[in-house]
Amino acid sequence: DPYAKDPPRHPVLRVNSQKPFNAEPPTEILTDNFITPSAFFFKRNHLPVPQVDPSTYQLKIQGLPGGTVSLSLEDLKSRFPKYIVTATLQCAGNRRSEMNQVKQVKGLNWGIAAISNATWAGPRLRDVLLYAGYKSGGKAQHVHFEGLDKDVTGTSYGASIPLGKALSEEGDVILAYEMNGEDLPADHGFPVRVVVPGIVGARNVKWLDKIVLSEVESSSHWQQNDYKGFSPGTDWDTVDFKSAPAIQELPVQSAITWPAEGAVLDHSLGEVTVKGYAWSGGGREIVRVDVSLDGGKTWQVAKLQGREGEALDLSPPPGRAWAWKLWELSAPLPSGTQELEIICKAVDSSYNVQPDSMAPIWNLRGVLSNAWHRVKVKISE
Ligand code: MTE
Ligand code: MO
Repeated sequence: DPYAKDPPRHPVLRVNSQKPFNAEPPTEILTDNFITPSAFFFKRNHLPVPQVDPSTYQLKIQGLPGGTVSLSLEDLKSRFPKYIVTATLQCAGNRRSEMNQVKQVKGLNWGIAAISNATWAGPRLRDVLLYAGYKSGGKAQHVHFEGLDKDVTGTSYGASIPLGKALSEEGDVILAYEMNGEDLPADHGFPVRVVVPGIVGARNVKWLDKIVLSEVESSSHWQQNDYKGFSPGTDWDTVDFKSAPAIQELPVQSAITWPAEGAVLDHSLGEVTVKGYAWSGGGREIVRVDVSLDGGKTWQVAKLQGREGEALDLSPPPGRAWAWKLWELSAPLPSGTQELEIICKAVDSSYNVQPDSMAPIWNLRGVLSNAWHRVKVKISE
């Protein structure tokens, strides 16, 4: 069993698949903390978790004029300034189950919690590339990442990002050896993963083995034949994966974490508090979340929260909003009704909005699922 050495996991996680291990935290606890505790952070593995000895670990950097450069974990920790970045990771398949309700898609049936937020620490990829001999003016346009996790044929997980994102001082791409102030947990890429803020989870390669600069994108299955969006009219007989770009920045997203679908609210309380998260890709900041208690007829603006105790005017520099915002709305319970349809929708700093329903954005892989989130609850007498 190639999965026999997988690490232990928290029993509260909702498991989507045991081997490989894929799980999300229960919705009700997802937004209890601005920083998701590592044990509750969603886990998305395509392959068995590799066993890596930190004392012999070597990160290889290839495709530079001077040839391959290898760095030990100690090199990464001692030779470069350590940056701390708070960034939300979201799987491209987050909220796939709602797309599944429109029409069957292929993929893990994620709920709304294939998204989490952590602090990550390590050297900037930019600094490591410059140290390894990167010079501008070359032909490279992409940076490939290869993991140490391998399938039965020996093929490892891989992905790539545009070189410009990796080199940008404002891109905040780091080679993280810490998550939430501790060594990276085994499930999240120990000893080193790349964190590419604002970019789809799939490019944040764990158990990083190799970095390669290249004129072309990664040839990995997960870059070429997966993690792409298509028209609702495209099916498995007609799909041409070459016709669509690989997902990088994700669209604006939000969801309701409280109350849960089917919850019964006590009428005598007179009030309901709705909670959730909102996030957008590419460093676009969430500027507003609208909440409706009546299926979209009327709307109220939710209160946005940054990091605990942090005033929102201390928000990140423009274009570098890597972390989600939690939000909350308390409102009187509407009278004369026994059922509420609660809806949320977010707006980002480019005024991008979420579509109102899933059918027009349905796609065969069930990715980019970001329609208004709707939760139906009952009100007790
Ligand atoms: N990196 C490796 N090496 N192997 C993987 O299976 N899965 C990717 C990405 N990096 C993956 C990987 C996907 S699809 C996602 S969504 C994120 O890791 C999930 O990161 P997490 O498990 O830390 O939440
Ligand atoms: Mo993912």
